[in-house]
Amino acid sequence: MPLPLHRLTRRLLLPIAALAAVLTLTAATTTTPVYSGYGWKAWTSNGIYSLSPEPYTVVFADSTARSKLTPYLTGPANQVTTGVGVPITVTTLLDTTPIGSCPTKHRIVVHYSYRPTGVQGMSEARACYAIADGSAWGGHILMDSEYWTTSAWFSTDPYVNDARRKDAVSHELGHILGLAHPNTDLDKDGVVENGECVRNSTGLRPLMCSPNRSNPPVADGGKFTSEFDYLRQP
Ligand SMILES: [Ca+2]
Ligand SMILES: [Zn+2]
Repeated sequence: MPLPLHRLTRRLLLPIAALAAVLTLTAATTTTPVYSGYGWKAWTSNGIYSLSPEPYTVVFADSTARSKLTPYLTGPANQVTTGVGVPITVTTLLDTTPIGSCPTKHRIVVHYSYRPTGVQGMSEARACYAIADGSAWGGHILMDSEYWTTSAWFSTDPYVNDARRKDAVSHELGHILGLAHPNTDLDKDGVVENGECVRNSTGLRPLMCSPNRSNPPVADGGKFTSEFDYLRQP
């Protein structure tokens, strides 16, 4: 069977219209704020300048999302909790906030849905931000169910296939936590290309590299690259 094409990215979505006006006011209050660096970039184009130091909770849109996706979220949630010091707790709660609305503060609602953007293989992060300080508010993660329902979606090797699913889920979580794609024009040809991202000393690209970071070792599947993928607190 031929492998299906896949494309994995977040689609830029306009935040709730009422939230759009104030975002430029927030950045100037701290001393020399830095919103991007080697291999990382805050999602300032979507109004997010920092991670809040307060805890976040992961909840689910329905019981299918909960059973399918909980195993993919606990690892990266724990990694941010210990690596950044901001608690991210994966709960068993269900939350029916519509995808067009921001959930309760610091909630991340995870959905398991077929082609949420209408495009084959594309998942989506709908991130909200706090007007007061430009910190990540939470939002919705819409994982394309095709990664699970179509066999060998990413790879015929089941271990590689699952590692890529883990990367896909963590990537969207990274968006909700305020990270943008850090792709950069390394070869100076004037174009920022897919996969054009710096590497750390062991050759790993940022997990936030778009559309993905290619094929890291299976053991690194779903793990944020700590040099790159942690958004700083204010
Ligand atoms: Ca280039
Ligand atoms: Zn992305």
